[in-house]
Amino acid sequence: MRWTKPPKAGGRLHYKPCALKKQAAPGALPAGDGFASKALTGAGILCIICSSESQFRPRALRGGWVGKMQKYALAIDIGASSGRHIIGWLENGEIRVREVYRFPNGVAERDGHLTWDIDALERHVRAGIDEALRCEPAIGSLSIDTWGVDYVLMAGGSPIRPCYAYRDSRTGAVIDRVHEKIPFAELYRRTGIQFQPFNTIYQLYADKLAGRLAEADSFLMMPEYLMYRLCGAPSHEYTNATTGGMVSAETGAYDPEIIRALGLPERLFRPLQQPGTVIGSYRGMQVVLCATHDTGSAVEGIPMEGNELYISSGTWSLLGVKTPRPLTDEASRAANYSNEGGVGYNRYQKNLMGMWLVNRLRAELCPEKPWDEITAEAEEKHFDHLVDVNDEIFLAPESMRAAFDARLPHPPKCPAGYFRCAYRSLAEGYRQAIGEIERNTGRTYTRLYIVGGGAKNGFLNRLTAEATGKQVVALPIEATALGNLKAQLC
Ligand code: LFR
Repeated sequence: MRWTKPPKAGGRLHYKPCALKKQAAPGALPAGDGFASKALTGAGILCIICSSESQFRPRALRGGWVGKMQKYALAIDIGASSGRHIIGWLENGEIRVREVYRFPNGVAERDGHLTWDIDALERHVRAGIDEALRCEPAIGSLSIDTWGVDYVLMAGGSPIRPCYAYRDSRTGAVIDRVHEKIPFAELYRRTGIQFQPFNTIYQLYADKLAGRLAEADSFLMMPEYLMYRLCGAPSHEYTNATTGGMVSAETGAYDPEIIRALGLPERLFRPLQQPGTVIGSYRGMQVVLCATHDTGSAVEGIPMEGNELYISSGTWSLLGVKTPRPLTDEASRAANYSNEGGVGYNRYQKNLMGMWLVNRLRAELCPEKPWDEITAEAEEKHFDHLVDVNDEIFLAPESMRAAFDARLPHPPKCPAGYFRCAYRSLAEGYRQAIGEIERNTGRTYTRLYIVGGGAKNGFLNRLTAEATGKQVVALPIEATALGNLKAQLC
């Protein structure tokens, strides 16, 4: 098994977006000047495509030169724990990128609830735009993507506060009540969206019972809210709307039967817009809708040959395949698969807990320890018990260590044992999920593309290749930003 070290964060990366569209021939992995790439040579061989920062400092950004014919775009990609501004441009059919701004994100506790600080997010969005324009004054457009399901309730153009975060437990009390009105089997048949206690449908119902919808005249998903703050135009983008659990798998619009059954105000549910729509402008730049659900953009950003398995590996591990249509059958429901909106396809995928597990363990057990030491020690350990990474106990535990202890026959003796258990359990979760996908789609897949922060973890990549028996193509690229840019540049 071979392994090539990924680049340091902030490295310039590029890829050929058009390869995706044209379905490049097998073996034609995207490559270019100075671009290190390794061909796939057999099952389990890991493939890393990367370039270092120095290799890819494009002329335009090095000397301040701006190509007159070149169109620059800005992707603002915000995750649950950090956000980034990435300038992209096309060169010889390839998207080139440069990260210009990065900022932390996280939930804020307020009156016993987990909330997002939307003002801090907006400040960072604006500060990053200032920085991007300083680096490259000729940016022609921008777009924002974030995690799914969360939204800002609006009244007369202003936000109704607080803006709850999806890990807040307020929906716990309403889930059964929603299912009394419309049983989950029926919801699934209509939307194809996997059960998650935080889906927008449960959050909105909690808002209804709390009386918060009475004054609301609309709700904007997080990226829509931030773009609204920039350009003043409210939007309702399709891929992100699907994460909420109220969009019909058949029509691609909000399902009026669901809205009526729950007694939610119909005025809140507007027609949905597709990625690529220009909604307004900000400081001379067009404000464009990308696939505003980060996972939707990540899948768009994978330079995939043919139709293979993917994992968008960040706080969550989203494992799936593209299908032409949603699969809302009984087997898909039983295995808790989601059918989320893609750009011209359906994303048949499952949420697994992801790097959240190890991030929380590290914060608790060894906050100062570098990740390479953590993974090296985990690799050496001999703690071989596993946990079910889909167990809800891991969703928002007060102590991640205690959550592991509660699910293991005996606790590991040292921190490395916890990390080993988490990584091996994730790989086992991937194996099981792939089995479900292959059974439910009636297809066998050869490759597993992994993108996102988690793709840089050599230990986990190896465990995944071993557990799944698939060729793991680990791409340490900012796939989400690339997908976001693709909607603007291609
Ligand atoms: C990943 C993600 C997942 C979604 C979760 C919560 O960032 O968007 O796709 O299920 O966050 O929104």
